[in-house]
Amino acid sequence: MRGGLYSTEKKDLDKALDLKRILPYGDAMNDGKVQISFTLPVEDGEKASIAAKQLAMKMGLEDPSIVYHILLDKGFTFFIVYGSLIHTIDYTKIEVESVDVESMPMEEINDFIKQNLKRKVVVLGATTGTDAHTVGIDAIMNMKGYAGHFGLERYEMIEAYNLGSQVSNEEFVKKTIELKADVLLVSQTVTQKNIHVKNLTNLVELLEAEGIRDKVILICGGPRISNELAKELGYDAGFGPDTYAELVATFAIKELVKRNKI
Ligand code: B12
Repeated sequence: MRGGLYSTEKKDLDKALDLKRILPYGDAMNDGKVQISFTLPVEDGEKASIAAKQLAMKMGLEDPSIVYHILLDKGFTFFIVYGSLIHTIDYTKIEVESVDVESMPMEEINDFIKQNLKRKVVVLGATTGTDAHTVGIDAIMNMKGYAGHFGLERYEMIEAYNLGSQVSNEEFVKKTIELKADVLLVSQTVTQKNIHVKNLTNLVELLEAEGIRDKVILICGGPRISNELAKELGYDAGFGPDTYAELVATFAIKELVKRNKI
């Protein structure tokens, strides 16, 4: 297999020429060792293993070896493949698209709202669509909070409503109007078949149809949500793993001020 897709000599030359580039570490620096797993819709056997190796090579693995394979069900075989990745990344060229705001502590957020708004900020949150995961939205909103960070329900100057999970977009929009919400928080965990993209897009369309998209700060979050994706879908911001309530509240109130809402 060695040299088949991309010769070792060429890889070494690239490395020598460009020291800024990185690739995975296995047991020696820049050896590119990775382990991947996937299922093929075929019976287990020699032919299936060859197919798995060929696929791994097409993915950029040099010297792929099948370290494990098992028939999952009739006509479906699971593979774990080990090999050396030939692709590299220039680490110096990476720009982080995360939300550009410095988190304020809870007390400062309350003071900021008191001074600038002189009324409570209404925050409505939910996990929308068919998604049943509540832990993420609870981490941001629940009184007791998450990892030592109190949730928005604890904030004196925030009126927080957490509708839970499996809330339809229609119901969410109805509540937004009823409560005159300033900030909407949408959580999405399930991303199979891009269901989160369809669901998040649908919510924006419904808000636009009601003429209230510009009247709210629209924020989404979840383990596979990035600020970049959120913006692409028409949201004001998106937050991923390890987000705490303070950061979300800081972003929201600063955004409200920017828009002269407070
Ligand atoms: C607990 C759990 C469940 C519980 C949920 C209980 C509950 N009440 O929430 C139960 C058992 C019910 C469950 C069910 C399912 N689950 Co589940 N589940 C998990 C698990 C183990 C942990 C998720 C979690 O709670 N994380 C902890 C929280 C704190 O982290 P978080 O959500 O990332 O939240 C943080 C940030 O993302 C962010 N954030 C999150 N939301 C928001 C929102 C806003 C506005 C903001 C600002 C920030 C923010 O802030 C949070 C704090 O930092 C994960 C696997 C894993 N280890 O992650 C699978 C997982 C999420 N589940 C998965 C799946 C597939 C399902 C099911 C579809 C399985 C099935 N076939 O039935 C069903 C869901 C059915 C449905 N209709 O949705 C997959 C999702 C795959 C995918 N990407 O689509 C995972 C990844 C498991 C896996 N590896 O396959 N699940």
